[in-house]
Amino acid sequence: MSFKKVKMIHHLHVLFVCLLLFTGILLYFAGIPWISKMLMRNIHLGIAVGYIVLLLYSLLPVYQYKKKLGKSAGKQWHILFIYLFSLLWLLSGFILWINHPAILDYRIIALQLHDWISVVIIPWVLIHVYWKKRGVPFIGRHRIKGIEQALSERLLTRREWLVLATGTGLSMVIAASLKWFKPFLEPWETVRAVGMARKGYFRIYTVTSKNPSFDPKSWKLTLDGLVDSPQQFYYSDLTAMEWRTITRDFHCVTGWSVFNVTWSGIPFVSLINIAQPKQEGRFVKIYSADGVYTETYTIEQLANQDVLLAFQLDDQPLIQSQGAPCRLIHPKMYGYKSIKWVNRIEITSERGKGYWEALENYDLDGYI
Ligand SMILES: Nc1nc2c(c(=O)[nH]1)N[C@H]1C(S)=C(S)[C@@H](COP(=O)(O)O)O[C@H]1N2
Ligand SMILES: [Mo]
Repeated sequence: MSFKKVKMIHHLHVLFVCLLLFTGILLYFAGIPWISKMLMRNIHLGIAVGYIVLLLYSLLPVYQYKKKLGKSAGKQWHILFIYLFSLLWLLSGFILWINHPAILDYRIIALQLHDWISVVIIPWVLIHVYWKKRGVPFIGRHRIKGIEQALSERLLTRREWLVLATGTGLSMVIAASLKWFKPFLEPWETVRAVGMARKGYFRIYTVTSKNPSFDPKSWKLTLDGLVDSPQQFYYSDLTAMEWRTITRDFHCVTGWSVFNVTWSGIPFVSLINIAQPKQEGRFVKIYSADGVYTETYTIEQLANQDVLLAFQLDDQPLIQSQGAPCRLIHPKMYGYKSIKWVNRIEITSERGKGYWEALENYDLDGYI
């Protein structure tokens, strides 16, 4: 085991952590316009796999290095701490990746953990870099004095311990404020819609790279398929219909929730009744203007008055990223059934799979 190798491992480690942080932050916030969240997620996962390979590869050399350190506890503790952190980070990420409702309880914890670790790592990396620039030695000292000599010394002085403890404390405080002030870091339109009163906030999800635009004059909603009376609704037709308002909690299967969300819109059943489904038309397929996302339901599932084609969230028109002008809201189903930018409703005789059901075996009904 050469010192050079440990240094290389260290630098690769830093590189992977920074790449994970960067792509993770882009996922946490709205993402970047020309890369869809799905692609970004896959890039993030790919880097994570690379990171796992690096960790496994580095196990033996780092273990040997650690043994050489002998009883200098500070450095050993430092290495263990980093491995524990990485392990929790990867484990929580892994649980999030197993996107199955059966483990929802674990995923709520995993999501919190994943967020917290990520957000603690940011100031931690900054402090680490600052220390190095100031010449507080970790690996740096070895380069200067030669590894044998450095190993024979106490590796962390009392002052360095103090800086480490303060830095960690500071990281936690900065991390807490970052999480606490997350709504302030959102785009203004989201802040306006979310406000500060509601509990929790939406993580805006879309599987495409661009949000469909909405022009009230030209926008149309098609209702067709196995119906006696196919329809084309303009926006003004729909705003003229009778609306209903409900307040419910919103749950995403990936482990986040927003509580006390108020939705207003047309009870879905009113639309169905206007179109008059034929006898064999027992299922509903809903399309999104993003051209990719679809969802399916049985007619009975949508027959409840609380199922809305929602146009407003907390008394404000839906913002573009949240489905303007309308999205489906089924209060008893998970967020993924709440298809955004609805522009076509088709009555069918057979039930197909929706976007996530086809891609990742999500439950077809999605009941909470
Ligand atoms: N068209 C479309 N609708 C969608 C999605 C999507 O990616 N595209 N994501 C779904 C998922 S998984 C959730 S949890 C909610 C999230 O709603 P929000 O983006 O308003 O937070 O939207 C749902 N509707
Ligand atoms: Mo979701």
